[in-house]
Amino acid sequence: MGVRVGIIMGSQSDWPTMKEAARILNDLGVEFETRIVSAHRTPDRLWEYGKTAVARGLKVIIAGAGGAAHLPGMMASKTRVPVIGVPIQTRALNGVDSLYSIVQMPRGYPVATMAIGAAGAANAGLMAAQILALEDPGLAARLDAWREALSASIPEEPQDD
Ligand code: RP5
Repeated sequence: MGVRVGIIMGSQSDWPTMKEAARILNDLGVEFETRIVSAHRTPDRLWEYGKTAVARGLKVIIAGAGGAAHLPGMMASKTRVPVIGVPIQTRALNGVDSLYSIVQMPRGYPVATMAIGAAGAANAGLMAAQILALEDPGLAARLDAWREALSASIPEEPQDD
């Protein structure tokens, strides 16, 4: 089916977190690409990526950034491809800076903002897959199985370590 999801991030240092989104998409058999695209350090790259996203067939963009996390919002301003934002956990402010930078978009340019850190990145992968599954019965079935397996893995009673 070709690449349908773009996973972009502001820095190499975001990759350990954003890998969680990649892992989910791999598990579900969704093709994706990964790119470092920084709102501040490579603004021309951001512009080009957003400008060509629709024509290249991308259906969802997952964008992770930390601190003054402008990447998801700027990408949302440049393309109508839905953008899922992942606030990276930062050392200075624990990711609250990233969260606030991503979530408070002005009316008209939404970013679907996930939780801070690894759980948010994994959920971004799942959210992207769920969007694609609306038009892809095979992926829908794989997602249903994934969710069943997660439920089945939760014990009914707490265990001692
Ligand atoms: C942001 O600045 C990146 O998304 C990253 O989370 C943060 C720090 O980047 P590095 O200084 O580690 O490259 O643009």
